[in-house]
Amino acid sequence: MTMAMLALRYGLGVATPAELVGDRLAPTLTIQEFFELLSRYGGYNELKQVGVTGVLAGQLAVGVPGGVLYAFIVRRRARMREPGGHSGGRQGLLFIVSFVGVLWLATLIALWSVLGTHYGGLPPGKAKLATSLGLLISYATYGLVLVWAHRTFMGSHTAQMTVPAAHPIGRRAALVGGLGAIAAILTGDLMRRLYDMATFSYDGLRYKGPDIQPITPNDRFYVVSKNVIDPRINPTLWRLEVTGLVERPQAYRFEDLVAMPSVTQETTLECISNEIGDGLMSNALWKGVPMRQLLEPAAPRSGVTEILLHAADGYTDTIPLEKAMDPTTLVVYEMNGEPLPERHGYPARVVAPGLFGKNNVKWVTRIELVNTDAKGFYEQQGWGPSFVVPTTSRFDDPAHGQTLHVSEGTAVLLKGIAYAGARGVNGVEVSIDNAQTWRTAHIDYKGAPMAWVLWSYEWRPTQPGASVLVVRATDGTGTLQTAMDRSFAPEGATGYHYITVRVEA
Ligand SMILES: Nc1nc2c(c(=O)[nH]1)N[C@H]1C(S)=C(S)[C@@H](COP(=O)(O)O)O[C@H]1N2
Ligand SMILES: [Mo]
Repeated sequence: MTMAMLALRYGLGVATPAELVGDRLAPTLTIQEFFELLSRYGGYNELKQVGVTGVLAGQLAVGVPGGVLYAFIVRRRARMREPGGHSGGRQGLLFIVSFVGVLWLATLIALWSVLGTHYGGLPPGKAKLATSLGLLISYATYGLVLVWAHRTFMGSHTAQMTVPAAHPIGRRAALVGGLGAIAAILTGDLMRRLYDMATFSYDGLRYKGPDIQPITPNDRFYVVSKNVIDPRINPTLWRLEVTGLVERPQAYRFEDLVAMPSVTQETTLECISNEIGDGLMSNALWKGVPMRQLLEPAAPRSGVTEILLHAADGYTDTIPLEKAMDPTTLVVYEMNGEPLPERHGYPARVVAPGLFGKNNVKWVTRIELVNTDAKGFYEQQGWGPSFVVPTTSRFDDPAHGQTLHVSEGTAVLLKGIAYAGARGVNGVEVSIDNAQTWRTAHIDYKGAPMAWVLWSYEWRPTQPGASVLVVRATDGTGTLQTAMDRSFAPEGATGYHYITVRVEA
C-alpha cells in the first residue's frame, strides 16, 4: 500500500496521506501551538519529517491489526466447516472489502478539506477526484496483497492443518517473503527519490549580508514552503480557474496566460515570520498579467469582498477584492527574465505588493471570488487580520558582534536595506550612538516603489570600543518606522534593528 502511494506520488503527483494529514492539521493549530511544535522538534523541516513519519507509522498501526483480524476470521470460519468443505474465504473477503471501504470513506471525510491537492497541477475539482481515486487504489492494493499473501502462505482456501497444500510451506513462505522483500526495496527506493525532492534542503533559505544585490538572483531568493515536497507542475495539466461569485467562470491555460498583455514589475517579498534584521526577504523582477485582466472576463457579481486563492499544494490565502483589482497585483510566470523556478511557484504565482509573502500564493490554480470573510492556510491559525507589511530596515554589513579594524580617520561603510511595502521608502537614517542622534543615510539603489532600497552610510569612528548602531526608515507617506518592538506573530515584527560592533585600531 505504501509503495502504491509513493509510486502515485512520484509518478503522477497524487497527494499522500502523509502530506495531507499535516495540511489538514496545521491550520487548526493556534499560532502558539504551531510555534511550540516548531520549537519542540527544532524547526519547520524537522516538524514536517516528524509528521510524515508519524502518518506512515499510523498506516502500519491500522494495516497490521487489519491483517491479523483478517487471518483470524478466515481461520475461524474455516475451522467451523467440515474438513475439505468450503473455506472462510468468503467471510474473509467480505471483511477485507468492508475494512478497506470504511477506511477509504473515513479518510475522505477526515481529509475532505485538503483533497483538492495535486502536486502535478490539476485544479482543485479534478485534484479531489485524483486524490480520492489514488487513495482507493492504494487501499485496494493493501486488501489484495493481504488476501493474496494469506492464501499463498496458508495454501489454498482451506485451513492448512487439514488439507495438504500443493506446495510445501517453505516454498510458499519464500514466495511471499521474496515478493515482500522486493516491494520493500522498491518502497525504499521511492522514499529515497522523494526525499531527494523534498524541501528540507532549501526551505527557510535567507538572503542577506555584505554581498547583497538590488535584485536577488533566483537561486538565492528566500524560500518558505509548507510542503514536504513542492509541486512539480505539468503545464499541460495546469489551469488557472476563476470561480465563485462570477457570471462566467474562466479556466485559463498556460498558453492563454502568456498570450495576454504582460507587465514586468519589481516587487519585494517578505515573510510574515521574518524577525527584525533577518533575511526572509528578497527582491525580483516579475513578469505576468495584472490579476484584474483575469477577473474581469469572469464578470464578478456585486457583493464580492475578497478572493480566496487556491494552489496545487492545497495552500490557500485571501486578498481583499480591492487589492486584487489593483493594477500592481499580478499573476506572474517569469522571475528575473527566467521561467518562474519550481520552488517559487512554477508555472504561475500571485504577486501582491506590500502584502506579506504568505499572500503571494505560489502554484496558484484557482481564484475564487467570495462575499464571506474566508480564511487562508495560516490565517486560520490566527495570523493577521492585517497582512500589510510594516516599514522595516536592517544592517547587512557589518554583522552584529563584528570587530572592525579601522585606522585613524578612515571610514567604515555601513550598508543595508529598507522596505516599506507598497508605500515605498522615502529615506533612511542611521544612529551610531544607540538611537541618541540620527544621520541621513545615502540611498544607493531605489527601484520600483514596492521594492526595497539599498542604503549606505560612511561612518568615521572617533574612538575604539563598542558602539550600538541603529537604523530606521521613513515610508512614502512620510511616516517614520515605528520603534515599538513587536514579535512577528500575528501581524509581522516591528522595531529597530540594533547591532553592536567593536572598533579596534
Ligand atoms: N502554494 C503556496 N504558496 C505559498 C506558500 C506555500 O507554502 N504554498 N508559502 C507562502 C509563504 S509563508 C511565503 S513567505 C511565500 C514565500 O515565497 P518564496 O518561497 O517564493 O520566497 O510564499 C507563500 N506562498
Ligand atoms: Mo511566510
